[in-house]
Amino acid sequence: MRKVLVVIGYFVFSVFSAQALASSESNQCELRLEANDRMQFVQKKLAVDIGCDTITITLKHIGKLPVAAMGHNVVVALESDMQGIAADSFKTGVANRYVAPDDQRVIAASEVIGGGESADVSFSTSELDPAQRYVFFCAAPGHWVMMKGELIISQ
Ligand SMILES: [Cu+2]
Repeated sequence: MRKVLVVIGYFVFSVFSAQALASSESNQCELRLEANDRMQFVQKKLAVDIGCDTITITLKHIGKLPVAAMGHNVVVALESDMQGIAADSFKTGVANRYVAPDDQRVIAASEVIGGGESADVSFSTSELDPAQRYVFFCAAPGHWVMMKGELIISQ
């Protein structure tokens, strides 16, 4: 009898932990962003839940062109810092993700990917101030003009 209870207990625990996992995947701590061969992000807005400790953006390049022709990344920054970071991207190069490694204006920057690839980038919500306006953009030189969107903080 005791063994049966242990088995039932283990089963109940497994079901509950599976549910906990499922719910953590459906909230807004993990965001998906798609980029294409026409120099566009499919999503123009991303909503982040300030209740999350960490936000992870998964960038998926749904096009076919390689990095050299149509490489994209995603950078998170204050809206007011975007143009300055983008202007510096001509100097920093693809190996640096088009941002200077010590650039304090950059909250997060993913690696640069080509068609069919994906990259994750994470940052702490403690870096975000709900009173400010944030953006995500591609830092490949010139791309930010077409590839930018609003990072909305929801509470
Ligand atoms: Cu791009």
